[in-house]
Amino acid sequence: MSTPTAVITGAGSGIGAATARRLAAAGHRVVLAARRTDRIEALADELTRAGHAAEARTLDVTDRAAVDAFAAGLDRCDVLVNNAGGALGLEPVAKADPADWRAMYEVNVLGVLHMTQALLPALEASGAGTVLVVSSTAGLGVYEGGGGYVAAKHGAHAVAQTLRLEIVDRPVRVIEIAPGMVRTDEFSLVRFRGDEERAARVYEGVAEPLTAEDVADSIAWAVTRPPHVNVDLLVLRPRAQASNSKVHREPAPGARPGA
Ligand code: 8X3
Repeated sequence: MSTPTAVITGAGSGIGAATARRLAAAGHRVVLAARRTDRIEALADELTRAGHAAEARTLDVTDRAAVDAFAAGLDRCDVLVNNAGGALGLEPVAKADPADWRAMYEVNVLGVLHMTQALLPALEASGAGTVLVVSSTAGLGVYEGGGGYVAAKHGAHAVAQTLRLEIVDRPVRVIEIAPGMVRTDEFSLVRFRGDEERAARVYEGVAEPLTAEDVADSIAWAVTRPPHVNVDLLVLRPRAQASNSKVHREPAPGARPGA
């Protein structure tokens, strides 16, 4: 058996990069797809130096022609991790910018659609393919200010759940991993357009937000189950987050009586 190939989108940072490291360690050849060539080339180098098989391919998942060319250049694909995505803004529905909503729909929903459509033939040809969608708890519930991201992630959730029904007779399983609060270098920074203070406030007082590695660990676990085992949907949150809007925050040390 030759080495299985895993394609990971959004592999330049955060959950995507952590997933690439995990899947490489689990014996996959990893194909790192992302817009930022320098990031994925550095990660491919790191993995190659560690003795793994890794390649970097610059890709914008919202560009259908580029996705088709990417797929045409792949000799095989056993696992597709649809991880590219993100949030823009936290404005209420009444004030949100439709351009932000469009951009979120493009990457979180159409990105998944493009990659899945383009790679499904190869995944099927593998005889035991896996499509994995990294959605979000924002795809399962709502919260104030979340509107556009929530709508987009509900879309990603719908794609995963619908696809599983449609291809049940084919040798490809569909896994959805829905993380809640994950502290990565970029998610909140991108959402708040580079405002570091506002980004840091998202995690303020939360004892242990999930890390990219926590999510990658679950992704790798789901992917490495035997092919007949389908982890339909796995919801992951830090213990301090009971729901999208119920988060336990410890007061800052200076704010504690007697501290
Ligand atoms: C990220 C989770 O709570 O920011 O997908 O929507 S949240």
